[in-house]
Amino acid sequence: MNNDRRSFLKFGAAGVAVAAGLNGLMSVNPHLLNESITRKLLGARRLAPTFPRERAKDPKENGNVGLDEDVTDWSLKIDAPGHPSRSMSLDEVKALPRVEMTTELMCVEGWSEVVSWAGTPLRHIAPNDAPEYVSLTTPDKLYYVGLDLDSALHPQTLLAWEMNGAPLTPEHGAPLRLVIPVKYGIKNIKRIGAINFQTTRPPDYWAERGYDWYSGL
Ligand SMILES: Nc1nc2c(c(=O)[nH]1)N[C@H]1C(S)=C(S)[C@@H](COP(=O)(O)O)O[C@H]1N2
Ligand SMILES: [Mo]
Repeated sequence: MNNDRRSFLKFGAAGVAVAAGLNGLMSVNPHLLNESITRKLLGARRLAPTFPRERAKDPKENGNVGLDEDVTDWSLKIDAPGHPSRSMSLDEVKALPRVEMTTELMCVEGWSEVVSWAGTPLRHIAPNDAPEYVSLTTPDKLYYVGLDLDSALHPQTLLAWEMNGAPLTPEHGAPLRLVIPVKYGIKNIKRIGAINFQTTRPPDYWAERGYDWYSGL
């Protein structure tokens, strides 16, 4: 899909003028479409495009940082200031409202795939008084992602346990991964072990290696 088509799908007719202006920037370097531009011009709450379920394909297994440890004893640890630490089993997470969506997973390496997911919006586990940032880490803490709260609470930001109609495989992040179609693939952390709502901007694996911390689309 070329940039014009993608811009049209993302922003609709009303956004084409803005998007056309940004296309020049994006064709130079997508990371120039950074946090301040995305948030101020476009707003953090717009929806990512969705696709018919039949368009979905299995994405490339890409990146295995943090996926080595055994997860037979897996539980999701959740921390937020002013709240006791808690932990949820996979069954408890799956008991939250289920959302299915078919969206595009876009890797900074230049490939993308339409994928169908099932999970629950991350906002269902967020406290009402959540601070500015969210940190997500693998159980072994080797891969970690930082999000601004608006993006974390976006309705299409899912804690997902199914991909294309089947439970996640280990390579795609079993038992639970993040799907966040308003961000590049790097933010879609596989095998979440802990989620921390926090006041300070969390470290981020790929931001530490030169990519934009915000990595919005
Ligand atoms: N734990 C973990 N999550 C990760 C990565 C990784 O190396 N480790 N790579 C990221 C990148 S760069 C991409 S593009 C997507 C790819 O997801 P997929 O393997 O399900 O296609 O996972 C993201 N999540
Ligand atoms: Mo990626």
